Amino acid sequence: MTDKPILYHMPQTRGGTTHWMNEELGDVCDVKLINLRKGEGRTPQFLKINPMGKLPALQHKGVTVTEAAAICAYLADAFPAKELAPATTDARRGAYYRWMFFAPSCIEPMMLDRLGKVTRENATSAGHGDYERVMASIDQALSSGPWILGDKFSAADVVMGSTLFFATMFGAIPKEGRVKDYVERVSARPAHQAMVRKNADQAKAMGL
Ligand SMILES: N[C@@H](CCC(=O)N[C@@H](CS)C(=O)NCC(=O)O)C(=O)O
Repeated sequence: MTDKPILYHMPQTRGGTTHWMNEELGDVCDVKLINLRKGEGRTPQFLKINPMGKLPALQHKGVTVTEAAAICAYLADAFPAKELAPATTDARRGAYYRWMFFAPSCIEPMMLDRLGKVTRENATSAGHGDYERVMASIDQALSSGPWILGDKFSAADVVMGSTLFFATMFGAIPKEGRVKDYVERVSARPAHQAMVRKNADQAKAMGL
């Protein structure tokens, strides 16, 4: 029995976020490929791991973690030597949580609204508000730079960076100003580039 986390992943999915996190940590996970196109996310075995039938998912020491941001936060704490999460006693922990949660709970639903041309009557009750509010918040998050916590790169950058990378790639938000600089900065990281290379090889091997 190994203590290595198992990361269930497929290239060209949100698994890329956690795969990048794994590379930032020095490739600490066993990456297990699941081919969603072949229905491998809907098998009884996989549905026991994640009843959502979705990737990514992680298993470690008998615990299952799903949700890309939660997996990144979990791995940062599980491998503290890499210092990708501020200590719980560090004042920056607040900002770390804030932007780590903001990406999936505000940027992503806003992005899906934009791409699906969904208009909401009431931005007050929609947890993610609206495009203008989310963009103003992103601008604030990126204002201190170069990273979300200032000088210190963290798992919050993996989550925010990945979300903004996809949001700009799909055209949900414009690639300009601070967003453009930030997306270029995260894409230049060796771990991000290693993830892109490995994902391309995995995609080829899976016939995607
Ligand atoms: N809230 C999840 C979303 C995961 C998700 O939607 N993954 C997609 C791939 S990008 C998936 O596995 N889809 C397969 C399905 O829904 O059957 C997260 O942030 O990790």
